Amino acid sequence: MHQSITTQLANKRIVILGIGITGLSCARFLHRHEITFAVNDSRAMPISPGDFKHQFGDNTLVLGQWDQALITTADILIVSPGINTADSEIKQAIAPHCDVIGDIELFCRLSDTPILAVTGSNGKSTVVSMLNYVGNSIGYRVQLGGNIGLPVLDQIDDENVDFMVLELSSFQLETITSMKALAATVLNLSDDHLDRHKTIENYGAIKQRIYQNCTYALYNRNDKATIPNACYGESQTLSFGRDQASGENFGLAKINGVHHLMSGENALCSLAELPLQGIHNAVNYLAVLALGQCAGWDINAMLASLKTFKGLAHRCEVIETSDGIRWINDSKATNVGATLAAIEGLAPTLAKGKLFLIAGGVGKGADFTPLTDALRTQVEHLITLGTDGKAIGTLRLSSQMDKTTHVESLEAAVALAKAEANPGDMVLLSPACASLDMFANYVERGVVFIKSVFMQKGGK
Ligand code: UMA
Ligand code: ADP
Repeated sequence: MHQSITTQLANKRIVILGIGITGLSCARFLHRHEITFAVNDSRAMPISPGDFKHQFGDNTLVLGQWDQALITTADILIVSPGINTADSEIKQAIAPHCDVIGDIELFCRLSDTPILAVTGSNGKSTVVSMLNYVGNSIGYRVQLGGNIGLPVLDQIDDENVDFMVLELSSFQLETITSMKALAATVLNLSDDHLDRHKTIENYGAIKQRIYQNCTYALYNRNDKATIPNACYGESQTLSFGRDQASGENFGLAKINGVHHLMSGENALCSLAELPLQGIHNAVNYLAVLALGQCAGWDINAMLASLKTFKGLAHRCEVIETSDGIRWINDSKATNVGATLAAIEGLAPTLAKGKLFLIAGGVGKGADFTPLTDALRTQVEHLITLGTDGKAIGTLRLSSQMDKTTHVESLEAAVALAKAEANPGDMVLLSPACASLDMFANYVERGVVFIKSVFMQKGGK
């Protein structure tokens, strides 16, 4: 650690907001280092007071409301990503001298392990998981942390780490000022979390913060919003994209009619040799190679390792059935960009079959209209559900587009698709929405989908 924890944190009044995954990791970290803190969570019972006392002794816990008097005393406020400090109750209480940070910022202040940092509206978990897999399999000690569900402060005390791979959400980037990543990338940008960030411009500016003081800034040259802003001009840049690459950059090219990953003019490997399908995953592979190259990892060793990486569950995941229908669980498609990538990536793989799309849930303020063309030209039957399902359905309003049905449950959506689909057709759950109106999270939604598919006659 480049600065001792006690120098930075001793004698400060520290308040943690939120006692979910992040808040608990902050509390564990501080308690481990015998630093006093208080926790405030506005929900009634995110943790039982008895359990908190058992884990954290006499440190203060306030539940059920924002405690403005407590927040006002804070020299350091460690805010969980899901909590918006722009909310007036919190904002009013923060003292002018207070240092408002998140767990990632604290990690960056205390650790000097080289960081490979990834953000973007889609593909973060896939890219960081591949990077972590590849790095470890070629002999480096790599740790994975951040938005993927592995809080960084749980890992900070492990000194035997060569590289830290961080998945960063816009919520986490909002409170980062000290990060100096070895390599950082914004994979792409499309509407998401606009209920909190209000405009796509604001959301994009927050994503750009990943580039501050990085050594290598890697961007997606097909998505202008990912190009580092002029204010991050000190970094060396490298790009990746779905088109032909020039110079040292990464891209795709057809050689004898077959798509290949390319480094400049050099063919690296054909897409057919890699397990994850769809052009969006080809771009994800390129991002991994670019990040790894910046870390000094050998390209050929990375390619060999990528060939054995299996995709993550709930991301365009094929459900093996015996009914001849291709059932695809893309429950993690919680925004428009992901659903568009799924339709555009998978529809061309249908020979004569038809595409049934199940979509809807909580739209988080997004504009669904970028889906219009794909819904009208690629989807045979659109089955909608959830709070914003009908808003997606209206994009199909036209005399030819009568096959749009709103249903009340995911089970009903699967039953309808099963009744209409024939062998060779594809049924894709790719909701373009969060799941929280009907499920605990996207995992539960995906599991319910898979179970419903198997409940239908003909499943394995
Ligand atoms: N809370 C309040 N008041 C509120 C809102 C929340 O008191 O108004 C409290 C809750 O009662 C709870 C705690 O805050 O006790 C939850 O904090 P949190 O929402 O920040 O969630 P964590 O459990 O700490 O998980 C967070 C990320 N969650 C969010 O950003 C919403 C997790 O990403 C992340 O894996 C974890 O930190 C570790 O870094 C989840 C996510 O949905 C998976 N991320 C979004 C996404 O990927 O799109 C950004
Ligand atoms: P994130 O962590 O950013 O949410 P995931 O890797 O979990 O990303 O994938 C989320 C959704 O986005 C899935 O539906 C997946 O198929 C899709 N996806 C993955 N990579 C990309 C990409 N590069 N562009 C668009 N969509 C993508």
